[in-house]
Amino acid sequence: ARTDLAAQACVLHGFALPFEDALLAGVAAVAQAAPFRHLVTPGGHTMQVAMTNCGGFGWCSDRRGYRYDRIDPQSGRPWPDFPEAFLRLAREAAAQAGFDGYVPDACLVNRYAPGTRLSLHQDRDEDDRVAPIVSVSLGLPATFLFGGFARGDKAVRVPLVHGDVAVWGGVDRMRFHGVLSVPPGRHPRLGDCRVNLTFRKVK
Ligand code: MD5
Ligand code: FE
Repeated sequence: ARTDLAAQACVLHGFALPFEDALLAGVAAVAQAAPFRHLVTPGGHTMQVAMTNCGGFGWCSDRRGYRYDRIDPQSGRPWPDFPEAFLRLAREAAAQAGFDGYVPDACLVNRYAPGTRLSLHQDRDEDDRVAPIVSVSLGLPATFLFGGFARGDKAVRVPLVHGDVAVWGGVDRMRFHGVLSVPPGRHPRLGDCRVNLTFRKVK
């Protein structure tokens, strides 16, 4: 089933479930090569969400700013390659949502412990501001905030559960969005956390 949120934004409910085993193995492999870490923002705050990356580029933040880098600054080595299932899922979900020929070059992996939130923001660090972002929810459920094009615009609450895939592209790519504090709980496969894969086309 599919929920349309806007002209070029939708949720594909359960779309990732057939890929579940491969995705969880992929997350474990990526985290082994490039462990989850809490980045520091340019303002000097430590982010609540723990992050890592795979693919050609990884999203990085430090006192100097936000950017995408080919190298993991913690290891000095390139980010791990996309696990094969990541790429297949991202392409199939994008096509299902109307974006044929999607080739992401980055995947930011976010890990939320209970009580962790992601405040309202836009994703502005990618050169391509039209290509979709494909977001895969795993583990604990969360409430997503889907807003407008100004920070103050009313945002709708979208429940996201394990296996849901959301696709935001085209005219809806630059909307403000966030994640409400993740409620406590235990997921049978992932334990006490939510993991979100966000595929991007950076260059
Ligand atoms: C998450 N991550 O659930 C979300 C999924 C991030 C982030 O927001 O920046 O890591 S991606 C949600 C997203 C991306 C681009 C546009 C829109 C939503 N949108 O227009 O709503 O960890
Ligand atoms: Fe975002």
